[in-house]
Parts: sequence; structure tokens; C-alpha cells
Amino acid sequence: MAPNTRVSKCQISRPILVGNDAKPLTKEEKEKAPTDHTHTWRIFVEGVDGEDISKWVRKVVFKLHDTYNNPTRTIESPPFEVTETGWGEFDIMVRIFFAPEAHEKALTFYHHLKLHPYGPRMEEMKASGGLVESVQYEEIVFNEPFEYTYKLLSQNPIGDGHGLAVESEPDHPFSQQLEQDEADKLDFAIQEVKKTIEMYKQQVQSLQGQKSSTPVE
Ligand code: SLL
Repeated sequence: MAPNTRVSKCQISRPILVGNDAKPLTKEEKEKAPTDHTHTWRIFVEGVDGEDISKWVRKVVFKLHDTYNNPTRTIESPPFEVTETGWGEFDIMVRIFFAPEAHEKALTFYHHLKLHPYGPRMEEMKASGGLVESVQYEEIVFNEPFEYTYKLLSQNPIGDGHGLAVESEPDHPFSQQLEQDEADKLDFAIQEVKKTIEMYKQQVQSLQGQKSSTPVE
């Protein structure tokens, strides 16, 4: 098969992590950093469980807030990350580019840079001296990839060759089990929303019933 033909009826996906960590500047760091800067942070794109994504990712471009000097940062070799200091949270545009031979368009993600403890793990983050982590799990799907990408990805399978690990471990949270847990949470939330809609429908119906049975004076 010629390298520039598509492999029909084939879909290959690759998990990827887009995230940031951050921590408050120490007194000494604050003295060296620009005025008003409160945190040091790192935005990154990396493989799950240490997969070397540079086998199929050519470069990553991070577009920072315009308050930064040279806000467009291009990283052409791993680790695909940018470390900075600053004072505020903002959305970072993350563009992932593939090899030209892959004929795949660049993909764009947005990551909200988190500096302050948040969510259910807020207390834990505060207790760790304000070390904050915010990581999004993404799956890149190559639909009917070109022969080049097909070969590249099949020669470099992730994990044991069967994709994500079956169960989560403290150091390896992203697994088939976590995926199932998330799907279960979504199902539960959908059922709750349906129940609430049903409850309000019945309330409306009973109010309408009361109104129509009230005699007009
Ligand atoms: C905010 N909308 O108001 C956001 C903007 C921008 C953060 C945050 C840059 C520091 C510098 C910096 O931290 N920008 O180099 O001047 O919270």
C-alpha cells in the first residue's frame, strides 16, 4: 500500500494528558521574580504512564496570556512543557502538531491554568503547601489514518499493547476502571436530571389542574 493512502475502516486512539501544576513562590523566589508574581507553574502535554509521545507528536505550541512576553511558546522536543511564574489564572491554548508525513491537522485544546487549591481535593492541596495539580485526560482519535501514522502507532503501542491499564494505581490514576467510574457518574447524573424534570412536570400539571378546577366568580 502506498504510504499516502488511508487505512480504511481503521481507528487508532492515543491517550494524552494536558495539565498544569503550580505552587506558591517561596520568599527567596519572590525576591527574584517580577513584582506581583505569586506562583510558579508548569503547563505540559505528556503521555499516560510515561509513554514517549514524541514518537508521534512533532511539536506543541502553548499560547499564554498576552501579559506574558513572547506569549506563543513552541516546544519541539520532549518534555513538551513551559514553566513560568505569574499572579493569575487564565486559559492556555495548546496546539499539538504531528509529523508532516502523517497528514493530520494540528489539534487544539484549552487548559485553564489553575494556581489556587480547588474542588474536592482543596484541603489536601492546601495541606501540601498549596501544591496544585489540574490535569485533563484526552483521547486523540486517528480516524482512517494514513499508512504512515498507522505504522508509526502500531509499532509503538501503549502500555502492554492493549491500551490503558485495567485498574487505577495511586501513581497511575488513568485506567479503564477510571473511565468506567466516570461513565457511571455521568449515568447517575443523567438519571437525577431526568427525575428532577419529571418532578417539576408533575408540579406544573397539578398546579394547572388546581387552576382549571377553581370556579370563576
Ligand atoms: C486574571 N484574567 O485577571 C486573568 C488574567 C493574567 C496572568 C491573568 C502574567 C504576569 C506578568 C500573569 O500572571 N498573567 O508577566 O506580568 O486573573
